[in-house]
Formats: sequence, C-alpha cells, structure tokens
Amino acid sequence: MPDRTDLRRLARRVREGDLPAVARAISFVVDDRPGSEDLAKELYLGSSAVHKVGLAGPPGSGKSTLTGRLISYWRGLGLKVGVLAVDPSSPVSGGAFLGDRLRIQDHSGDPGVFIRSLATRGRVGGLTPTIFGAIHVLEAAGFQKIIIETVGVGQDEVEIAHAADTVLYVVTPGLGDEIQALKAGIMEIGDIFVVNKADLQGKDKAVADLRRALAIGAEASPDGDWSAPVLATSALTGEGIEALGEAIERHKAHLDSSGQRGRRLKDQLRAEVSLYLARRISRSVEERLTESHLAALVDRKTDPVTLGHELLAGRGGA
Ligand SMILES: Nc1nc2c(ncn2[C@@H]2O[C@H](COP(=O)(O)OP(=O)(O)O)[C@@H](O)[C@H]2O)c(=O)[nH]1
Ligand SMILES: [Mg+2]
Repeated sequence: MPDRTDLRRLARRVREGDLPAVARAISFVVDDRPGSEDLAKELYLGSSAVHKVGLAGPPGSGKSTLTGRLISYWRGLGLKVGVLAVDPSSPVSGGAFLGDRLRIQDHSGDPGVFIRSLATRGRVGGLTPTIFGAIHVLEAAGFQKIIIETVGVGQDEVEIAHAADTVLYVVTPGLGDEIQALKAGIMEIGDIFVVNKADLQGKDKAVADLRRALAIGAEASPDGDWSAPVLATSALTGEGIEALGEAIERHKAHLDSSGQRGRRLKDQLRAEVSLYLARRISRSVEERLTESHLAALVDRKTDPVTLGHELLAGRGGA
C-alpha cells in the first residue's frame, strides 16, 4: 500500500493534468487497490462536475469512430477531452479492441486527450461499478468534456443514462426497419439520435423513420420540454459532426436552464453511492459468514433469512 505522501503526490500530478498520473490514478480506483479510497476522497473534493456525453447504440454503428470525430471537434475548440470506453473484453484478455487502440494512437501525443478502456469483467450490463471513480479522476485532471462509450449490448444502453448528462443514441441507415421496433426504454434514454454512416444508402429514410417513431413516443417522455433531435453524420467523412457538436451544446444549455443538469447529477451520485454500498456491504457481510454458519444452515438450526439479518446487523456470532 502506497503511503499517504505518495497518494498526495499522485493526486497533485492528476490535478496538474499529467496523463501518466491520470492513467495510474484510474487504474488505482478501477482495480480498487489499497489506498484507492483515500485517493478518490482527495480527488473528489476541490473539483467540479464535467459535462459527460454518453454514446449508446448497437455494436458496429460507429460509436468509436464518432468518438474520434468528437475528440477532434472539441480539441478544435480548445477543450480537453477524456474518453472512457466500456469494453466487453474479459478480465483475462484485459485490453481494448484493436480498433480502439488504433484510434487512441490518432490522438497520442496530444496532452489534451485521454482515452481509457474499462473492462466490464463479465458483469451484466456495460457500466462497471467503478466508472464513476474514473469520471472523478478525469474531473480532477481538468478535462472539459468526458465521453463514455458503451459496448452497445443489453443493459448498458439503459445504464448509461445513470452516468451521462447527454446521451447520444447511434444507429445506421441499414437498421431501417429495426428503428421502428426500438424499445421504448431506448427511445427514452436518447437525448440526441444520430443516424451515422450517412455516406451509405438509406440515410433519409432512416432519419424520417426515427423522427416518426420519436414523435409517437414524445407524449410519454418525462423530458417534455426537450424534443430529441435526429441528426445524420458520417464519422467516416466528417459530414454532420459540427452540427452534432452544436446539438450537444444545445442540450447542455437546456439541461442548465431547465434545472435538469442538477437533477441528473443527483441521479448519478445516487447510483454511485448505491453501487459503493452494494459492493462494500456484500463484501463485509460475506467476510462474517463462517463455516459454522453454513453448518448451522445445513442442520436447519437457522434459516438464510434469519442469518442474513443477523449478519447485516453485525451479529451472528460464529
Ligand atoms: N461507411 C461508414 N463506415 C463507418 C462510419 N463510421 C464508422 N464506420 C465503420 O463501421 C465499423 C464499426 O465502427 P466502430 O466505430 O468500431 O463502431 P462501434 O462498435 O459502434 O464502436 C468500422 O469499420 C468503421 O470504420 C461511417 O460514418 N460510414
Ligand atoms: Mg466501439
């Protein structure tokens, strides 16, 4: 375990925006290493929330390529950009997709860009419990935009709404018919819908289909004063990227002026604290569970509910 002086030094270098320090601090927090809680405490205080943009949508729709474009767009405006790519790889292979690695290299050497993949470690749903910790490291390091790219399968598409302020939902023209069948939950999480690969056939139909589907869903939307725009982009050619960047700013301005930003931030913090509690409580309670408890259960001298209550209350003898 590193001593407090080491952690202080690491925290200071993170605050100076030193990228190797940012990488080290994120590893610390994500791997839940000894000392990581002290580091997390130190970094959270004194920094402030950054606008977080989430990218959801089916695998292959171009989220990573679009991320590369958004990085360039924001860098052009002089903003520092941090990217967290939620990665489906197993803890065994550990790394990012080759494609993500290549795109990282596009921006390598730029001290205003930091890209990191976070393995989901076989967890159901794409967001790791520690993604919030990684976000706080980026906030402390002075990044001005944070992109969270999800894998695009299952639950993470909905979970991203608990971590991001502005959610982009990315589809492609080829998905034409599927768009109409998009699940209601997905329609609700998207703040901006993007028909990417606009350089391919069928973009206009896809945009029209999506607008129609959204118009039907709009009445049920809890965010009635924001009607989610549908934009066409080509992450390949760069077409539509500036308009997308502007739409993202419009959404941020809407969040600020409507008071939604604060509400979303509280939702995110609630999710963060409950993930923390779930992890800590289950760990500490499991540590109290002994062989003799299990033997008592086997012998039906007690039952799992009663034992569970006793362990939660810190009783349960041995
Ligand atoms: N034609 C075309 N291909 C694209 C576009 N954006 C991404 N791609 C390609 O689509 C494939 C999947 O892209 P990727 O960004 O990895 O998608 P992700 O799985 O959503 O992150 C890659 O081969 C990209 O080069 C686009 O706008 N037009
Ligand atoms: Mg990707």
